[in-house]
Amino acid sequence: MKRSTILLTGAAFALSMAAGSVLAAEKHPSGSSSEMKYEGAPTTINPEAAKEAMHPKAPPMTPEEFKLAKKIFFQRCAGCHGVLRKGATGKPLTPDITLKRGTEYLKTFITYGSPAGMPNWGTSGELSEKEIDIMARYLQHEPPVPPEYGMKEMKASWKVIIPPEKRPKKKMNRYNLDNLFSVTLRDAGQVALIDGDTKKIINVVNTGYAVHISRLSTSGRYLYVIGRDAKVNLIDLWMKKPDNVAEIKVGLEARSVETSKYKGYEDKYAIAGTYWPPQFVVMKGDTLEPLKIVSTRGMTVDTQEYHPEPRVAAIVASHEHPEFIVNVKETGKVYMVNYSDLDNLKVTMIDAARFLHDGGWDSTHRYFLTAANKSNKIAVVDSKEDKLVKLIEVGKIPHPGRGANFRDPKYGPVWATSHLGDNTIAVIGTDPKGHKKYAWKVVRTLQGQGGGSLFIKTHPKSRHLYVDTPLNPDPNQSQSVAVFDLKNLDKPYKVLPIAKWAGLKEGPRRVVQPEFNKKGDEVWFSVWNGKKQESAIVIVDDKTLKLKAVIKDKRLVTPTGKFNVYNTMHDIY
Ligand code: DHE
Repeated sequence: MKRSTILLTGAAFALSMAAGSVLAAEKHPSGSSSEMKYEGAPTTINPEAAKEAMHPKAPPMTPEEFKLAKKIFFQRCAGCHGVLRKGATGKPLTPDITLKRGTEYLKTFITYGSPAGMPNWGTSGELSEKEIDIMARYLQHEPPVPPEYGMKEMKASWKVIIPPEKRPKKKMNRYNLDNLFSVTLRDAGQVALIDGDTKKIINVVNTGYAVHISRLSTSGRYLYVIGRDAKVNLIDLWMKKPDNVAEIKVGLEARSVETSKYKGYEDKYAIAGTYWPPQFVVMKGDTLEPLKIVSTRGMTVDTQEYHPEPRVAAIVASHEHPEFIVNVKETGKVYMVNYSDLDNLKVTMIDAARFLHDGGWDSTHRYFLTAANKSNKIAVVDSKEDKLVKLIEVGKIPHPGRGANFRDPKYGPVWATSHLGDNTIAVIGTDPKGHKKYAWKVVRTLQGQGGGSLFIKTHPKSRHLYVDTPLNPDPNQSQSVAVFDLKNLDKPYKVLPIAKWAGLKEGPRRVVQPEFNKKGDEVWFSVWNGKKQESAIVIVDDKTLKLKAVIKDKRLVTPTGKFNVYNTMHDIY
């Protein structure tokens, strides 16, 4: 079994996917640089819109040079260093720091990268000498500030395509909606709604650019989809042919959307969090009318200094209180946002650790386990008591997606995460009542195929744990998944050659995000190829681990996330 900790970067990864070209990792062989680049995909903020401020002590630049630098920074650097360069997974690059370093130092740094993770933009050929000189000077000026985006802008973008009173009063189609899948077609700016029973595409719905996730309302009627460009689409699954009924743009860049799940508030509210501006908005669940915007700017959890750009990462809906649980990445805080009285909003701020990213529930839906990815920790939040239970040390850059819940033969109920930065899978005890000794501890560490894992999945009916490795530079790993036997975790994992089963001829063919059907007897994988290349969805029989079906269709452009209606509605994973 081969281990690897080399990863790709978001920007280079997205670019190489788009071009369907060589693997970005080959251009950036410096191991630890990869995870930073993974987070460095281009921002959707228009650089032209960002206000410029020249620093009197910084080296001169022509307006053309400044414009070019701004564009390069927003496309390649902002994902890691932050739009305002205050630092995220990448180092802070504000003039108080960069002016002291000077142009020559910065040029060397940009050209050759660093062992700490900065990509070698020069020697990889991605930036020319001239561009590097421009960037080195640019970084000594004040960071251009993108515009704010408040109620006025949201309202201007808000469209109710079919008002609630004109929508069906009952389900008007014969689809088994519980087993429908919403599949992200990343580079097409669409989602495909696929009937899980027949494996046929029901509709391809236009959404925002590079959809990130889909979430379901409590009743399962409404599907919420958010694009990287912060556009939220509301799809009514009761229509004869499910389609958009409302849309809104909630900011300039975003990743997360969720809907109220507490008793009495089913389908009532939706929430979307943005990367820029750093804020979240609570909306009416059936129209997306924006009701309340809350900024996340504030002090960091550890050094307690002001951060101007704490991005909103994962959001989940509490089952214990009328609350949304909002991960604020750069400050490392979890906000418990009580939506029972939006005019007198109560927010409990829980100190966790920087940089909060993704996460999911334990099997009882009381404890939220979430990755503080660059701190190499999982934070456990008790949604009943609204308190931090524990920060647990795990491997390098945990990336659970929503994680995987199962019953460990020895340690009882557990939740697991894989990692972006190493090959391990951390298995954490989650049962403080029945298995107190093991609760909130890493009870096992499984050895997976390699680093570069993004998602891990199982189902209450399954005896298997699936771990993807789409960002591993070795195609043997990025094109396959590892499967562990939950009844015998000491047994070596099996490898399923998912991309090979897809029968695609060329391209990166990254196998990403396992997702179960409602019954829990099939698991679906995206085989994610370049925009101009053929992609596929491969369905595996969970019992036999044999290939069950392959979905290919020219409309399936760059499929990534897949969200089964029933499992997403009920937080089953
Ligand atoms: Fe994601 C979930 C952010 C890169 C596919 N991604 C999430 C969540 C966040 C996030 C905050 C949790 C949302 C929630 O639960 O409310 N993702 C980011 C990034 O900031 C990052 C690192 C870089 C970027 O620029 O976007 C990033 N993500 C990726 C990818 O490269 C992926 C593979 C393809 C893509 O669309 O760009 C990708 N992210 C996904 C998917 C989920 C997700 C499929 C939902 C998984 C789930 O099972 O819930």
